[in-house]
Amino acid sequence: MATEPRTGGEVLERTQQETKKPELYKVLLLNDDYTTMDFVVEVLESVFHKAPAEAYRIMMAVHTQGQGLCGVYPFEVAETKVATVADLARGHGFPLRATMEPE
Ligand code: TYC
Repeated sequence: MATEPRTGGEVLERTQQETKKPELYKVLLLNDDYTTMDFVVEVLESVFHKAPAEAYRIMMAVHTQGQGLCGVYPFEVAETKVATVADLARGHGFPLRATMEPE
């Protein structure tokens, strides 16, 4: 016996993107008076994968301007980096903090 023809509704046309673009967030490092410059450079190298000269440049930008961009990431990656900075800083007795904001 022949298959019943479909009577409508089953076939949804995909007129939009199938996968959503991730929302991106800027991770910003904040200046403070107590964290050492060397520690900030280490964080930029280890957490944000910056080369030494770039890490130093960002650290000095934060030091002189109050905050600086470390990178742009999907929400959960940005959240993890902010938390990792806080954990590393706390572990070394420094008040260093990072924040995130929509791109
Ligand atoms: N201002 C700090 C000092 O003079 C250095 C510093 C730079 C701290 C960047 C935090 O995100 C920062 N030791």
